[in-house]
Amino acid sequence: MNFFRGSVIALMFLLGSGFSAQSQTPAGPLKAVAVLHPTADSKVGGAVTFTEEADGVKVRAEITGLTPGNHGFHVHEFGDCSAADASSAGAHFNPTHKPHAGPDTPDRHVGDMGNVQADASGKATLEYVDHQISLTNDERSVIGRSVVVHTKADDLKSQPSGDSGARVACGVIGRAKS
Ligand SMILES: [Cu+2]
Ligand SMILES: [Zn+2]
Repeated sequence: MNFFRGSVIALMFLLGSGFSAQSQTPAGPLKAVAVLHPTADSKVGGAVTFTEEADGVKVRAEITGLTPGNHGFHVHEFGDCSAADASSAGAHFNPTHKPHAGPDTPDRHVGDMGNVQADASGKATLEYVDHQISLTNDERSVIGRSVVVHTKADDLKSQPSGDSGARVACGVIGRAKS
C-alpha cells in the first residue's frame, strides 16, 4: 500500500514537472498565421499574421492580386477554405452575438477587421492592433478559423456582412512559431 502510494506520488511529480517544463519560458509572444489562397477565378494571395501584444492582437496583412480600392477583410467562423467560392468558411466569426460593424466599433463581430486598401498595383498592406480578437481566450480565439478577403468594400454597417460581395481569397488561421 505504501509502495503503491509512493509510486503514484512519484508518477504525479514526474508528470507535473514534465508539463511545467513545457509551458515555462515561451520563446516569444503567441503568434498565428493565415496563408491566403485565391478562390476560383481569383489571383488574390498573401499572408496575415496575428501576434499577441499587451493591449490586444497585432494584425499584419500583405495581400496581392486585388483590384485597386477597399476590400472587406474578416475572420470567418470555420477554418475551412475547401469550397471553390470559400463559402465553406461560413459567416463572420461572431461568438459574442453582436451586429456587423467596423473594427473600431465596440459592438461588432469579433471577426470584423474592416477593409484592406489596395494600391494601383493591387497590393494591400495593413497593420493595426485589434482589441477583440484573441489567440488565447477560448471564446474569442481565431486559431482554427479563417481569414477571408472580398471583392468589394465592406461598408461597415450593412447586415450581416457589410455588403462586401464574393470571396476572393481564404486562408485557415493556424498557430505559428513564437
Ligand atoms: Cu468576410
Ligand atoms: Zn461582420
